[in-house]
Amino acid sequence: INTGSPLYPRATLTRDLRKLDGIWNFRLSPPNNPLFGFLNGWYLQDLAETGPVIPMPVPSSFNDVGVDAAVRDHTGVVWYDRRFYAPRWWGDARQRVWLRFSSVHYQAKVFLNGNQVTSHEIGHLPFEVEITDVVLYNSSNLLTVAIDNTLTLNTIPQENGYDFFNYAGIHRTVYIYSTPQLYIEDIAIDTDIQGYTGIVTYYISVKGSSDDDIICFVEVFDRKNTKVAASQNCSGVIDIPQAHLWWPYLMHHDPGYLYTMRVSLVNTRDELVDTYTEKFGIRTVSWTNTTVYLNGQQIYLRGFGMHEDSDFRGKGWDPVLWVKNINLIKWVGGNSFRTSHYPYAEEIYQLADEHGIMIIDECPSVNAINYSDSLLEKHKQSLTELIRRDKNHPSVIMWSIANEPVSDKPNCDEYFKKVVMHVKTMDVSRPVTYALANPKDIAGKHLDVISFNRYNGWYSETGELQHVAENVAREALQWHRKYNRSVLMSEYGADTIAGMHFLPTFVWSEDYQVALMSEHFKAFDKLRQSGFFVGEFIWNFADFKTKQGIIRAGGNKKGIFTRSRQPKAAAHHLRARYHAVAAAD
Ligand code: GCB
Repeated sequence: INTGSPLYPRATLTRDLRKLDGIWNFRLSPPNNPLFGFLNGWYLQDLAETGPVIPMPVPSSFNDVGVDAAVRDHTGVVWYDRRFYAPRWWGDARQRVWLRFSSVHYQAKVFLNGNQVTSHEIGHLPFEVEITDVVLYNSSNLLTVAIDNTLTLNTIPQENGYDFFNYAGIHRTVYIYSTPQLYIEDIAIDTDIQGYTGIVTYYISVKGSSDDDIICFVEVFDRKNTKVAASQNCSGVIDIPQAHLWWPYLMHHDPGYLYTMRVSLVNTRDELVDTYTEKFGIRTVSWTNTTVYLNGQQIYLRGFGMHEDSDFRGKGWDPVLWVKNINLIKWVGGNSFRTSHYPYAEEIYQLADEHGIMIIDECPSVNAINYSDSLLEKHKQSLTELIRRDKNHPSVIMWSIANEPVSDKPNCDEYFKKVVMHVKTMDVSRPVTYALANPKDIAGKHLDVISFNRYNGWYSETGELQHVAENVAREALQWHRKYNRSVLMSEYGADTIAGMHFLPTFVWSEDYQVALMSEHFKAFDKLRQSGFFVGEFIWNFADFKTKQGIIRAGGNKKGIFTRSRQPKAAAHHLRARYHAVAAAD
């Protein structure tokens, strides 16, 4: 099994990096014949020699760049290929060579020069493979990827009809990179605070062989690049006196303060063998049955449910879109979002680190229904890869292990107990939640924080607002009483066609969305006095695409921004609230 890729790929003094983004060749496997390309050796030759290919941008979903519904709606196998040259000096310098996919949805088989080099299941998470013995320096290399986006009852997520488009393809950047023979495989950083001192506990995993003894040099630099601490062990504890803490946006005048850890492997002749730098923030997360604290201070989450979603690209990583998203989150006065309903691109967490935006980091389990052992293994696997990838981000303050599981089934109790235990074996520094919607939930007792999704005034009592505030407040209190945990509302909202207005308010209008929000705000204000309510997350930040259907008008329209990120009246309304709440806290 390919178990993911822990370190973000970076060029350093000892590592080189090339992106393989651009326009690849693309071909659908004949419908209903997923094996066709494999049996006919499509990976042994250029795809263009096997039949007609179309140009396909990477990174992007393949679904929306063309005009052919057969491509947009394709479920099954698709093929991508391209050629690349590896820099000859990598071979001359006896560097190891790695191929890294930052996300391919859903299942990928990867071939290099006709050989299968790796496979990976579960989208949204990076994986890599060493290709030192397969890569060619005397000719170009043929890279072929077969992707299957078929979801079943045994995939994460399961097939049963979630509410976003099943975008697929090579969704994030593809890299080749080099490392020395002996290399830094992973760095884990955990932080604590004692008085004014930041306590940084770290562990460096070194792989590969060397005839020499190796020392790990660890240096910590502040934001001005001044060295503030150093150590000579591959694991240990470093004190940072007078530490600048990592604070959320609008909670401090200087949010998102990051330090840089530079790790260098040095041999007995004092030669630099490998080096890598990782940013981190000094902060703590702690929680009780009523409260979540950051650096010992109570926090209230002003958040959003989101999606990786935009015109043409679908779920393709897009720095323009995400810098815009972060700017809009800050403009509204939010301090957090949930990566509903799957892990987002690594660069998004880096942006959140820098801007002090807190993240509830969700694995791709949506609407889980039959709790088999094999599903459990995959669910745990998705969390293994997620936590390995995201463990060092100060922005990540909570793990979400699922969205809306069918959590009244007798066997889900044991299932989620095991999933939570699995997370705790990897990380005890952050609370665990899932977003529940099942009123008869039985597994919430295993969580540290209860998140609930509810569409008062939309799916229930449609068009009626008089009971919304009361229902929200009552349900939050019920969950707190049932499980004795802090509670947040992880989804509420109303579909809204931008530009549609009705007075008196009427469903689908901007006026109704605003009025429905106001009723929720009444409940949230009351709940904020109650001592156990820790946050509100509107659904959704922006309109997004779903599958075709009669309850979705060109997609889900619950965004406070349109899909092109222009504000509806709701965005201004939420902005007034979030800034006022931030000022009050
Ligand atoms: C939910 C789901 C979310 C949907 C939303 C809706 O409960 O968690 O994925 O998009 O409702 O708008 O129906």
